[in-house]
Amino acid sequence: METAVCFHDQQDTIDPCNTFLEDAIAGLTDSPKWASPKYFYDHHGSELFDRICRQPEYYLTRAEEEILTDHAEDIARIIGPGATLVELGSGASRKVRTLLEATRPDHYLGVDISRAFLLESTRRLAADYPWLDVHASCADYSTPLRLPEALKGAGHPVAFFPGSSIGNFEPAEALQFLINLRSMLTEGGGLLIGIDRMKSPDILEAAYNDAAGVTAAFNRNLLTRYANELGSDIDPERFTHHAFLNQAHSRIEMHLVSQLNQVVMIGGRRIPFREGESIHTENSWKYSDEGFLSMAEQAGFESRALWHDQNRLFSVHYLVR
Ligand code: AVJ
Repeated sequence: METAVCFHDQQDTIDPCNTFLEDAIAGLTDSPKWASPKYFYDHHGSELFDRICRQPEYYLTRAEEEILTDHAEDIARIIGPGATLVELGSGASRKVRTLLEATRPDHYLGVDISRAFLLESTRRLAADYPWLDVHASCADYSTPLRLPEALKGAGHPVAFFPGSSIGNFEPAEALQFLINLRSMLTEGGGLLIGIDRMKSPDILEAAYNDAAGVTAAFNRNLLTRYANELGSDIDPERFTHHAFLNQAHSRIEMHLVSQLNQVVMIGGRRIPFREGESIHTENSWKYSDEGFLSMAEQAGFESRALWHDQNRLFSVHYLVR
């Protein structure tokens, strides 16, 4: 079946390849070394992330889905009919289905950094929900977003930012992100956002060290991209996945640890590694309900609702502008 997805390519907000190389070099020549987690998500990386979400240790996805299912009617009532639902980092667009079915917005806009993945998943949505006007926008949501012209003046905009993805930002960046997002929302607009809560180190660390090794493969895929797309001779097999809770900062950190002394070439530069030296590839900040709410209020949002799963592992907030 031919399905219509209105595609908006926000080229100007996408990182062109030279930025990928520049960012890679900036991180690898810094001390300590780092990389930006947004580069995890090429097509293969998006697939690996989708698999992480189905690992038994990765409770985040199931807890959030439980909330969205158990409170679907409540959520639908609070959002109201005829909304324009904007999903940030839509990935496989799986979670949004419960929300779409319960809320019945008029328009849907999926925003994701992985173009091919975005197209596949929004086409599936358009095919499954013929009553829904489906749009897709390939963009990096860490830069300010704008609504495509076609959706301005449509139903009240409701942003959906699931998965606790805001946890990738430093708290100061998260605050700025919320401020920018709020300015995209017009009167009557809202934000439905998933936040992973602080909890016991055992549960948290297991979620980022699944026994099947999918998170390790996801982490190493960044180096595979350096090799394939940036012409680096880096060998992902010479790095080990390391994820742990940094209690002082309320965040999970992911690293790739060099197994030996080695020199890697990238963009004509020599990057030396000591054995045991790591590239810090991701932070995943965790929040208490109060901690997140005070940040949201600082950004100008007002809290309308807060839901938890039965085990209180995860929270979903509804905020209005
Ligand atoms: C997509 C940022 C929410 O931090 O839990 C999963 C990414 N990294 N396993 C998270 C991730 C390792 C995920 N977010």
